[in-house]
This record gives sequence, structure tokens and C-alpha cells, in this order.
Amino acid sequence: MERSLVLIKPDAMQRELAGTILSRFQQEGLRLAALKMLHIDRDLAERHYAVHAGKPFFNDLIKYITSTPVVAAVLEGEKAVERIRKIMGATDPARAEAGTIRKDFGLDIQQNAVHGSDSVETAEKEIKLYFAGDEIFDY
Ligand SMILES: Nc1nc2c(ncn2[C@@H]2O[C@H](COP(=O)(O)OP(=O)(O)OP(=O)(O)O)[C@@H](O)[C@H]2O)c(=O)[nH]1
Ligand SMILES: [Mg+2]
Repeated sequence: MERSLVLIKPDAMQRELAGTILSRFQQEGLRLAALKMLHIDRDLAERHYAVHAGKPFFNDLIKYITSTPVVAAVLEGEKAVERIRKIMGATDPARAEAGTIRKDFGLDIQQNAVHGSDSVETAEKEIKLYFAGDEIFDY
């Protein structure tokens, strides 16, 4: 059983898509283990996206992800990390496969509606950034 961190990003929050996007994952059999709404501050944003520090789009990315509250969730299931990435689609919505969340709801390469951890190791680190142990449920 794997767990992954999912964020409903600001562009999707602005368009009332949080429920729709979460339900895409739930319909595919991924189980909700944790859920909260929060406004990411600069410090958390820089830690979350530390691998992108120094890239030309880094400052815009930090500005964007801190621009509105987001919904953060831990979803779990077999091969959850890989399945979630597939349901999300490619980073650039223009290149995402038909039927994916980013194809259907993404606006551009930055405002791409949703985040999902890119490996099991990253997921473990990211989940700890957003949730305390007693906020994650086994039921
Ligand atoms: N403006 C801009 N933003 C980008 C670009 N590449 C990535 N981003 C943004 O930075 C985020 C993180 O990039 P990546 O980690 O490479 O992409 P990803 O793993 O598909 O997306 P995440 O699930 O959000 O981590 C993307 O989801 C976009 O929001 C780019 O070339 N230009
Ligand atoms: Mg990524």
C-alpha cells in the first residue's frame, strides 16, 4: 500500500474544482487518508518545491502556489504514486492525455490544477510537510 500527497492548486481552487478533482481519484479506487485546506506560506512553498530552486520559473511558481488557499490530501492505494500521476496527466496540459485532470482542467504549464508526488520517497517527505502523524487515518 502506497501513499501520495495531492494538492488542489490555486487555479483549480478559484474555479471550484476541488471536489471534482478529488472525486476523480476516489472513483479510481484511491482512498482518502488525510484532508485539509491551508494557505501555503513562502517557507512551506520553498521547501515543497526545493528541487526547482534556481530554475527560471521558480519565483513565479512560489508566487502562484501561495496565491490562494489549497486543498491538501493524502491518498492511498496500491501503486498510488504512479496511478495518481497517470490520472493527473503530463505537467503541461497541452501535452496531457485525453481524460486526464490536467487535460480537462489545466490552464497552462504552471496553472495545471493539481500536484501529485513523483515517487514513493518524495511522497513520504511531502506528506510530512503537510500532515502530522495523527492527521492521517487508517480506517
Ligand atoms: N511557469 C512554469 N512553470 C512550470 C514549468 N515547469 C513546471 N512548472 C510548474 O512547477 C510545478 C512543478 O514542476 P514539476 O515537478 O516538474 O512538474 P510535475 O511533477 O508534473 O508537477 P507537480 O505535481 O506540481 O510537482 C509544475 O506542476 C508547474 O506548476 C515551466 O516550464 N514554466
Ligand atoms: Mg513534481
